[in-house]
Amino acid sequence: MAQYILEPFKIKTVEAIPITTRAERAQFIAAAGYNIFLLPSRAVTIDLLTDSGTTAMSDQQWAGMMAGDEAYAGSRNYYHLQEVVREIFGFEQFVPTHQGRGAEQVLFGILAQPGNVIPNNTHFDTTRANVEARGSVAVDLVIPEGKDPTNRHPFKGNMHLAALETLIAQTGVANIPLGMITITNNAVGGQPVALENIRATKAILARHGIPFFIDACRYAENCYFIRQREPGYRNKSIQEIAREIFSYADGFTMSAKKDGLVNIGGLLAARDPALFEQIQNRLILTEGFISYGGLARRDLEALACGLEEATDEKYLAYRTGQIAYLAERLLEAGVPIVEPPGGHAVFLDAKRFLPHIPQAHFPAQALTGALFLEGGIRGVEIGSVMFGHTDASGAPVYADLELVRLAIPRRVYTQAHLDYVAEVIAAVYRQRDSVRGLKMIYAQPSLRHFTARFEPL
Ligand code: P71
Repeated sequence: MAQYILEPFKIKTVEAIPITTRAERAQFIAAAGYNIFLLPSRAVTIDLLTDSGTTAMSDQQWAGMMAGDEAYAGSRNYYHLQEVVREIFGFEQFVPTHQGRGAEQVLFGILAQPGNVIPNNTHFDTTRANVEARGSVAVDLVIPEGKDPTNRHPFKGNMHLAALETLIAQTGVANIPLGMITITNNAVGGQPVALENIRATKAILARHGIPFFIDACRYAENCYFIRQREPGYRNKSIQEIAREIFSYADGFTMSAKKDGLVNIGGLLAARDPALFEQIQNRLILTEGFISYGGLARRDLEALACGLEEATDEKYLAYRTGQIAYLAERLLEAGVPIVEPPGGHAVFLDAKRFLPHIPQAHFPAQALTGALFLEGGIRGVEIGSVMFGHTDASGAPVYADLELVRLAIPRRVYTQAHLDYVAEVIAAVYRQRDSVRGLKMIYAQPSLRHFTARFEPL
């Protein structure tokens, strides 16, 4: 049984959460076409749709918001953020962006050309979309263990180094403008990447003269896993580990809505002065001036504080401990999940949870509906609704895995809330035979998961 780690904060402001009846929830989910993206948040009791931008800010961050210096250029909040970025990441040159995909759009807008190939351990979907929007090809090279929901490898997010070498040999250096690593690897379950693997990836790319960028959204959670699991790092601080990771990077993108502990914001950094000049020019065109990048200056202050708070070891012990605790409660109840749990979410394995529902009837989507109906919990389908499609002959193609992601917002829910989540899921698991599959009755050609509608079978 995981030892529960005390929440390292107390509550100063509260926000009421909706407590609904089963009859109300049945109406809400039917009206949403059995798609949780179409539910109003006033219908949701525990919202585990995403950990992105859903953080509770600290009193220090809110105080910082009041100290916003809303100057267009050279705001003091920008200089504070600059100090913190230098201290944590060791980067002198950076710009703020409105969120992660703003940084991606600026970076790939400069570096990615039609026909280029960009390797990553696993591209997150907005990263892939921004690469593909430039006519480049996004290639995922995670180690095979990363794709196996029962393999307990400690660093399931790692880059497959031999596959990277092969890709470079086959594609040619001239067609690879940069290589990336996403920490933690969100698309395979928030799984960490080892420092040894980051170092080796850098060495391979450097040998070929290819710039190395990090997608840094959940870098602090990744640092904590390195400290816990990688030989030689037990006595290093989170900041020391972060400095080593980023010492290998030629640049990074970051959605600050995760380990920046803010509700909106992003970062883009690069060491090469010529590239950084292009970044600044493009930022001004699409995001905003270099000292605010599409954010209010008070947002920069909240981010400067949030970045510092996220490197606090007690916070990270609680954060990763909360995910491990929920995973353990579910395993005790016999519920099939992806193991080991990652840094920001627990993933239910719907193929094993609902073996009587074939992929054609969207078991993971059906499970999101069942969790909502039973207890007002909103998780998100990561399966054939999100990744499935029809091939050239019109035949359906299904995703490898049918998962439901329960992403835990930072500092928002307590142990009692997680106990409630575990109880609701265990109750659904006991009655799993009564959960029915779904028929898709409306879908858009791309990104269909946001707007698709279903009917129960
Ligand atoms: C997540 C998100 C947010 C999200 C995005 C799209 C649909 C639903 C939810 C965003 C990431 C991410 C990584 C590794 C870049 C972004 C984009 N994740 N890289 O997991 O996880 O950042 O949202 O700030 O633009 O729920 P952005």
